[in-house]
Order: sequence, then structure tokens, then C-alpha cells
Amino acid sequence: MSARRALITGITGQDGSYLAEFLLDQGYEVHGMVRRSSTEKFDRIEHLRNRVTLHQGDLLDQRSLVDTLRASQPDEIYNLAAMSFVAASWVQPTLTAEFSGTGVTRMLEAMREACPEARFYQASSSEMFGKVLEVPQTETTPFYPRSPYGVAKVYGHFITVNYRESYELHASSGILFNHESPRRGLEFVTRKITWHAAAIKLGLETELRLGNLDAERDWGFAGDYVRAMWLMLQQDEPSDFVVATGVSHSVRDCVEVAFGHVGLALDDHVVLDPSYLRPAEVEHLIGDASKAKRVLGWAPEVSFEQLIRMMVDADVALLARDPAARLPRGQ
Ligand code: NAP
Ligand code: G4F
Repeated sequence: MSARRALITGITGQDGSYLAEFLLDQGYEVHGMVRRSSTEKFDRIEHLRNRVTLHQGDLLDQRSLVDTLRASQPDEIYNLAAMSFVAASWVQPTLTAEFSGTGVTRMLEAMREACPEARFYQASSSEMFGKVLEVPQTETTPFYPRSPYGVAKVYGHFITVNYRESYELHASSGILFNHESPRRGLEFVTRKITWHAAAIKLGLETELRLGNLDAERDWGFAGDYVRAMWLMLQQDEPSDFVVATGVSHSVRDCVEVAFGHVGLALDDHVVLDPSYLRPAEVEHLIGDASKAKRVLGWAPEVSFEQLIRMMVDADVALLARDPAARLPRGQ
């Protein structure tokens, strides 16, 4: 029997790289969609380059999506590509809507045209719950997004539901709460914290500038979460699933675990910087993943403390090896 084929949009991102590894381990033929850039930056999938097939495409370009699907003929499509940094969505609100909102419709239309029998996963987000209307949040909690990114993701979520109901596509939406790893982008708060813990410990930096220390998130490990994505596409019936740990921590807790791991004190190094406050904030997120546990048999394996320590250890190793691996300016 020939190997099952999967196409991952956003394969160069944090989740795309873990999902590609996971699917290769399951025996899949893995295809990935990448955007053209003047400087190729495939760091997260460098170790997989000769095991995956890459296709050039962009969520803004319908022709390239259809061609990518025709060329890869996937049994499963994982639509992970998006503008994923919430803070940037106020800077580029309409582009965010094009990537993370309308881009989903383009993918679904391409699927209808090229491979309607495939199974489709949409990367929805707990950011859709925003100013939460229920605690903890489940698949039936109403959405109240608080950022252009959150609004775009609500559109992406409902167009997935709508195409499932309109055209009987096997399309599922994973409402994933924050998930992190040593491969997390440096601008996200956990990685910013673990990178600074390492840099301060090694004498490369002296301070960490942060915004809202009281914001609370339900943080899990990306490696655990890509397993849930795959499980969703193995079900006979498509559906929507919350994926979360059920435990919430503040940004301050994250600093304390990271700094404590390398023997630093928060008060000695953290500076509150209003420029990192957002025009509208999501104060508290905590998910109830009972449905994923019941239907998919999914449960997270890495705790918050293990995750943050893993990230600090990876950043200490990175910076000890390459002290020039600096943060981009303004993150
Ligand atoms: P990420 O590291 O920022 O990766 C995003 C990926 O999307 C990158 O591969 C990026 O390519 C690609 N991309 C962006 N715009 C594109 C475009 N116009 N055309 C084609 N590709 C494009 O994000 P992540 O953390 O892996 O998240 C994966 C998905 O899950 C995203 O949709 C995100 O919104 C969603 N999500 C993430 C979390 C989380 O906590 N991580 C939680 C809920 C939902 P380049 O490398 O070229 O930039
Ligand atoms: O790490 P963050 O930037 O993640 P955020 O906004 O929760 O979004 C992430 O999770 C979503 C799922 O809920 C995904 F859909 C999305 O793609 C992304 O992966 O910020 C977390 C919290 C925020 O409340 C923010 O205000 O940390 C607070 N924070 C405080 N100081 C900061 C900073 N965030 C960043 N990025 N940088 C700071 O200096």
C-alpha cells in the first residue's frame, strides 16, 4: 500500500515543523507549502529538507494553492499558515484578515477544486474567545475576539464550519490554546522570557522589558498539540475540538519559573514597558479539552514547568554555542 500523503501549509513555522516530524514518523509522504522569499529561511525544517517535498505557494494567491494541491494530491491538508503574532495584527489589520481569514476560504476553494475527498484541518485559536464569556472555554463558548487577529480567526473558523455543512467536506477546526516550544518565534512572550533568562544568565543582557505581567494563558507544548491535529483527521466525522491543558498561568509565573531555573530573580531584571501593552488585551484564557480527551483520546504530556525549563535549557545551549543569536530589535 502506498504511503498516505499530507500537505502542511505553514510548514516552516513552529507547529508545521513538529507536525512534519510527527507525520514522517507515522509513515506519511509529507508535502509542505512555502512562500517565496529573497532569503530562504527554513531553519525549523532544515533537518527534514530531504524527507519532505516543498511547493511554492501563498495564501494570497489562489492559483498557487490549486497548483500545490494538484501537485501533492494530499489525503490530509493541515492549514497552519497564518500571520500568527497578535500584536502585529493591529499594525497590519487588513493583511492579517487576508492571510488568517480570507486565506482559509482560498484554501477550502482550492480543495473543492483539486481534492474534495481530502480531509482538512484548520488552525483555529483560543484568541477567538478573547474577552471570555465563560470559564473554562469549550467548543460551545461564544467568541468575543479582542484583536484583528482574533477576528480573522473567527472568520476562518466559521468558514471551515460553513464549508463542512455546505459541501460535506471533511473539515475540522482545532481551537488550540497557546502552545510553545524551543522553536517558538522570539517575539512571543514565553520565548522572549526564556531567551532573556538565558542571555542574562550568560552575561549577554541585563534586563527584560515586558508589558502586561498579569495576563493569564493556558500554555502547553507544541509537540503534544500537533498530535491532536492529526487525531482530528483520523475521525470518521469532522468536528471542532478545544485543545488545552486546563491549567492557566500568568506571564509573571512564566518569568518566575524561567528565571528561577537559572537562579535569577524577577525583581532584579524585569522592566515594565508600556510599549508592549496592547490596544485591547485578552486577560485570561483557560480551556476545557474534555471533548478531545473523550473523542480523540488526547491528553497533554508536558507540564507548564517542564515546558518553560525545556525552553530555557534550549536557549542556554543556543546562546552558549552562538552568542550572536540575538533577538530582533523591538521584540
Ligand atoms: P508560526 O510559527 O508563526 O508559523 C506561521 C507559518 O505560516 C509560517 O510557516 C509562515 O511562513 C506561514 N505563512 C504566513 N503567511 C503566509 C502566507 N501568506 N502564505 C503562506 N504561508 C504563510 O505559527 P505557529 O505557532 O506554528 O502556528 C501555526 C498556526 O496555528 C497559525 O495559523 C496560528 O495562527 C495558529 N495557532 C497557533 C497557536 C500557538 O499558540 N502557537 C495557538 C492557536 C492557533 P514564513 O516562514 O514564510 O513566515
Ligand atoms: O505570547 P503572546 O504574544 O501570545 P498571544 O497573544 O496569547 O497569542 C498566541 O496564542 C494564541 C492562542 O491564544 C495564538 F492564536 C496566537 O497565534 C499566538 O500564538 O502573548 C501572551 C500574553 C499577552 O497577554 C501579552 O499582552 O503575554 C502578554 N505580554 C506581556 N508582555 C507580552 C509581552 N507578549 C509579548 N509578545 N511580548 C511582551 O513583551
